[in-house]
Amino acid sequence: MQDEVKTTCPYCGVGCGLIISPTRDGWAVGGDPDHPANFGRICSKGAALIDTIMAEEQRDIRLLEPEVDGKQVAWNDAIGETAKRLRDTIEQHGPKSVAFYVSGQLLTEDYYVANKLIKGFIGSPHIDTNSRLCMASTVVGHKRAFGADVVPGCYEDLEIADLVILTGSNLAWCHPVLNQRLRTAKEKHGTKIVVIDPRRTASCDIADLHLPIKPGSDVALFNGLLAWLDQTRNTDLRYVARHVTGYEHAVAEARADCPDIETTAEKCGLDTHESADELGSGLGRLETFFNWFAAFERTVTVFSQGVNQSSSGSDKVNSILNCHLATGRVGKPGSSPFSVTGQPNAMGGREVGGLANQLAAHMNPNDPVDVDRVRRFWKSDVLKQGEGYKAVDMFRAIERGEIKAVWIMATNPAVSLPDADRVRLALSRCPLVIVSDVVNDTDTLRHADIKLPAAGWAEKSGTVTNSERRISRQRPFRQALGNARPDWWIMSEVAKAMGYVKAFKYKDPSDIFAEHAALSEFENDGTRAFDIGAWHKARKSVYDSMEPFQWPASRKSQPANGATRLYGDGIFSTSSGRAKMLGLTHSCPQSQTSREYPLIANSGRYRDQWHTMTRTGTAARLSAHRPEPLLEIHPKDAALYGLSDGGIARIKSPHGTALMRVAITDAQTPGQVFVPMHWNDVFSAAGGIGRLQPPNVDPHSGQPESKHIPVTLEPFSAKWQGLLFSSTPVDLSKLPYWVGATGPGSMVYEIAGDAPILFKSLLPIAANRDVEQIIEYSDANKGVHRFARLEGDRITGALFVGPDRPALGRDWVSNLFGADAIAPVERNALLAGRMPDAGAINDRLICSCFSVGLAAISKAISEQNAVTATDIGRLLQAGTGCGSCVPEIKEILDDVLPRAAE
Ligand SMILES: Nc1nc2c(c(=O)[nH]1)N[C@H]1C(S)=C(S)[C@@H](COP(=O)(O)OP(=O)(O)OC[C@H]3O[C@@H](n4cnc5c(=O)[nH]c(N)nc54)[C@H](O)[C@@H]3O)O[C@H]1N2
Ligand SMILES: Nc1nc2c(c(=O)[nH]1)N[C@H]1C(S)=C(S)[C@@H](COP(=O)(O)OP(=O)(O)OC[C@H]3O[C@@H](n4cnc5c(=O)[nH]c(N)nc54)[C@H](O)[C@@H]3O)O[C@H]1N2
Ligand code: SF4
Ligand SMILES: [Mo]
Repeated sequence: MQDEVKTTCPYCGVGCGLIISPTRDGWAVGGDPDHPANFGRICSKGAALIDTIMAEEQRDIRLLEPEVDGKQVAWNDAIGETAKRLRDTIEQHGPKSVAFYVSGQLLTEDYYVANKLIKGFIGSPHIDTNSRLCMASTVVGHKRAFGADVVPGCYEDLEIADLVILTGSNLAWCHPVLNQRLRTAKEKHGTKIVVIDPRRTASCDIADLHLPIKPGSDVALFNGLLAWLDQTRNTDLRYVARHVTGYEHAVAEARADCPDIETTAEKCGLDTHESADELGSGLGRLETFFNWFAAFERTVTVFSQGVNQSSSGSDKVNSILNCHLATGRVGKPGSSPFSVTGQPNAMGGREVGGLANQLAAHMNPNDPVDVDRVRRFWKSDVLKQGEGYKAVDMFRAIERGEIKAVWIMATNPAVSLPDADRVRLALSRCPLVIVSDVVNDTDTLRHADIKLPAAGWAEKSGTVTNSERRISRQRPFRQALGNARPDWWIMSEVAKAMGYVKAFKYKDPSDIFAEHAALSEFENDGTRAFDIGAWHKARKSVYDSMEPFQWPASRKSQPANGATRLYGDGIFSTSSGRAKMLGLTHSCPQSQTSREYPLIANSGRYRDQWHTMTRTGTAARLSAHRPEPLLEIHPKDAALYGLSDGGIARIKSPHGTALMRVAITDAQTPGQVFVPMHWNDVFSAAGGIGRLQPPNVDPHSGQPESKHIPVTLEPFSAKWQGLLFSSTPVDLSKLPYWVGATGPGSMVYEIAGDAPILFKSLLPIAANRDVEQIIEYSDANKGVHRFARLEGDRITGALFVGPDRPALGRDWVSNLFGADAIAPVERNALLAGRMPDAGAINDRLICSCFSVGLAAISKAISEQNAVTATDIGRLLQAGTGCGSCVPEIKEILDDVLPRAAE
């Protein structure tokens, strides 16, 4: 049997170290106790990794062979054809007619090759990445304040801090292992936690204070804080005098914007907030927040997409950095601003220079000296000075025919970019669309002329950099499925076929990493913070045994122990060595509500789904948490728009429409709804939110305003609703509403329609018609129909339809599909539309680590006297794995306990 493999999780930017151990029928995954990001912890997504890679083996979901114009071809032909079409495009229309759109999910080695090929050899500046939608505002903020794109702090700071502020970050769901570390620290020494978020999120569970600010008002909040800190003499003027420029100006602007707490509260919408907890009114809360910020030297401000994805995203970032600089709290133990990265290699992409306004290794495409240096290093004669198009503009250039060939890798822009229908239009007009992906069906792949099968996480070798600048190895443990190949290999082969033979002669990712390290130290006199020169000669064996390390790791330092924190000495990367505070003014979001579109849709993430679901959507235990996209809405708004809980809503913007299930909750503030970013055309009829989003961007960073989409709502009047179970995927494109999810034994589809149809026709065709038998029950008067399709004794399809949503346990029915034969009692139960054990009806998975559902938790509360989440953990293990379901367990306790006491 294979040995254990140490690797890194392919999901979020926490970058957890994992140990993969072979088992008799596959692998087991666990946290690596020695990895400094997680010390053995993992979350629900990490824990389900083996489910997703096994699904790739068992189901037809992987892209296994290259395809050109819809026909499978051998790699040789695919590479030859890709190279030829790219070369033809360049010959006819010039190098700038070619663009790459890449991703923070590529490994550093892939990313390096992409950047080198397009900028240094094709000679086009047009490479951008999905990090434009993610980290671009932070990059601008860091550069403006520190002189370089550097995250000064590290994870340990969250544990040392006395005050942790989470702003625009739902850490509990999006960086669950950091949330676990924070939770444990709080339990040990009572860390104060503040959540700044327009809605009440799962992260509020361990918060002492929640500030539900008006969406987009962060600059006002931090301006108010800065003005108040200055006025109350709570800034560190000695630090400022030595290490900061722009203090007076920044404070003057902040004071002009938000002179006092009252004005700040008003601008942040906190003055009118109806809060009913012990912390009192919005104003009182704001005062508490200001006082805490002043009182706790060791303060970490964690920020993420609620800050970045805004038309004032860059200014939001600098307004936070201003407050940290004014108090001298940068890069010190337990004291730092902290941008947590989203994708596993969001940081690595910034290091290689994958953004249109970066060059390579933290060099500037507008600086002739930098350009000349990279040109000489790459021995390139076509590298040009200047920036390329940022993502939104790149797709506009494709739409108008200026860019004629685009190579999309490891991202799904037809879903994730704003104004997604226009992105699709651009792709459909583009003469050459090349897509490298691991799966065989995505909304973007549907537009591809050339499809290139990329090796997936379990199969790839390389490095990633996490939020705390820590570089870790991703190591393969399975042969690539089919003919899939690593992205660096695909690009290098195409490059060679285009004639750039010498520059892309890599035998192994270690060659690429060594070159990347050599470039990072090339003529680097210490002015470029990113220096991993210690690795400039790393051969394969050294590379293979790499232990996680933080950069910088220059040749002078030891390879294994880069810098834990940066800028703690107050010396920054600017030419003067001083950091800069900026004068900022709050501005309203660019995407304005109107009479026609009066509500703000805020879009974000679910705990158990990853982006466009291509991988997490294949695991039953991840799909169980939220099998459908929900429109979360305050009861007042639901009443206003005639929506009922569990009904379906049509969400409309000037750009497009979506249909989602309504979930009424007071976690939302009236006037705002929350929707997930995950669903798309592969998993639903109309569950995508990208179609509705206006293409408004931050003027400095070009980052889209994904958290602020003006919409209106109306009920979708379903004449009938249903649940369809099938052992194979079903084409439901004729239905106005369907959402597909992976169940434990089958696909499970929620369906609904506004016109009668022949229900039986929805059942998929049997694989073996000779042994097919359909059993059915119909009550036409009531509009109730139930069908089960059997092949022999096995069930392969089932459909339940009624005027309302059929109330029966999805998991129960789906599990029947795994059995060799269904029992008569189950057959009867199917026709009755009721599970044999009525108690388990409508069960909902709460804890995905230990597969514990709502029913079991409710039972433990009512029958076993569980009164706390710890009791539930003791009795059922629920909540004791990754811990991210603890907030929900508490909600269930709140809900069930009073009833249990009756
Ligand atoms: N489960 C899961 N985890 C993930 C991902 C995933 O797809 N699924 N993706 C990863 C990636 S790439 C990223 S970038 C991160 C994102 O991680 P996060 O940024 O934490 O996640 P989001 O849900 O996008 O948004 C965070 C919060 O911003 C709030 N917000 C909206 N508008 C404002 C505002 O104006 N001000 C403030 N202060 N807050 C606001 C939203 O209500 C939301 O709760 O997650 C990473 N981790
Ligand atoms: N409305 C709204 N839109 C958003 C956001 C939001 O909060 N709201 N968030 C934005 C953010 S922060 C992000 S990061 C983006 C994410 O958006 P995307 O990057 O578009 O989403 P993913 O589903 O992660 O797409 C990754 C694709 O790469 C494939 N893939 C996985 N591994 C590999 C590999 O090794 N090689 C190759 N070639 N392919 C691979 C996957 O199958 C998948 O198709 O969405 C952005 N869009
Ligand atoms: S927190 Fe979860 S998703 Fe993020 S890296 Fe760790 S295991 Fe993976
Ligand atoms: Mo992201």
